[in-house]
Amino acid sequence: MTEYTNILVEKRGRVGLVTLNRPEALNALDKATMDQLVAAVTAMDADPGVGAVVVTGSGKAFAAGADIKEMASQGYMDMYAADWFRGWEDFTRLRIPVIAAVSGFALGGGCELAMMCDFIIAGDNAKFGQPEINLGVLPGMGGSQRLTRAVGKAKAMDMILTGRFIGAEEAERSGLVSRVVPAEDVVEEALKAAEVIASKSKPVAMLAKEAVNAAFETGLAQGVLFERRIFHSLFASEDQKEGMAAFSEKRQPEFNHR
Ligand code: CO8
Repeated sequence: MTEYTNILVEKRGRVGLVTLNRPEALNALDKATMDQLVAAVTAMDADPGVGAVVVTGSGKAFAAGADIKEMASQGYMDMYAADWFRGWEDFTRLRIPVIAAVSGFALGGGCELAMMCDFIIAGDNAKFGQPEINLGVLPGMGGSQRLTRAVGKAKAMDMILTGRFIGAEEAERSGLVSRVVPAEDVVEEALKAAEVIASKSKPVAMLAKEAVNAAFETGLAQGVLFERRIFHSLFASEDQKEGMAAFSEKRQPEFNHR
């Protein structure tokens, strides 16, 4: 595997685990970290031997935001010419299911990265926030859009305008995270969920992700039609034949991801 300086990359069976590893900066997301994370997960996306990915940080911080020190002295034309952080768009185009395992701070770009994943499993010590307003800016990696879709206008406005952090329980109540688990178990729980996903047919899981994401991009009628057409198309797959045969024969399916 490629040498990475800011992340740790492991493969556990059919599950990929990427750990942000800049503890000295609470995993602040500088350009190098973005490039390495996107490269690592893109490789997993293309690897037929990986069926799901977990992205995590450390116990204290999933990620405390974009790297403020790297950004602070940039001018408008630096930001624009470099199309600062455009690479995150590649992350959102990944087809493989990606789970965020969040312990500690997920702030600013850290919260936005967690929301770019397909779902979030949070440790009970997790703290989510979009405190950019305290820095004289606003969320720049999709936070004003994805947070609003996740928790609704009232709470998104509250968080983005005041910079208030919310804890794991409030995040679960608001629909930002799918599960809250004891902080020390968050990576293991996310890996277990990823193993379940990776045991399914990879192309079907990727299409299911695409269908759910379509709910955010289309109206209801088009979304339902999109889903039905994908459903129809799966009857051309070997995994549909295997899955339905296994049900009738009262055995576990053995998907070959085709
Ligand atoms: N960037 C750079 N360094 C950071 C960051 C960060 N976001 N967060 C923490 N660090 C560093 C600190 O500077 C410190 O380093 P040093 O020891 O060298 O001074 C080290 O990490 C430890 O941090 P603290 O000493 O501050 O630890 P505390 O436990 O006291 O506090 C907090 C933890 C509350 C998380 C605090 O560090 C904090 O408030 N961090 C900043 C949070 C923040 O404002 N995040 C938003 C950043 S802006 C952003 O994400 C915009 C994204 C969109 C960009 C899109 C561009 C197109």
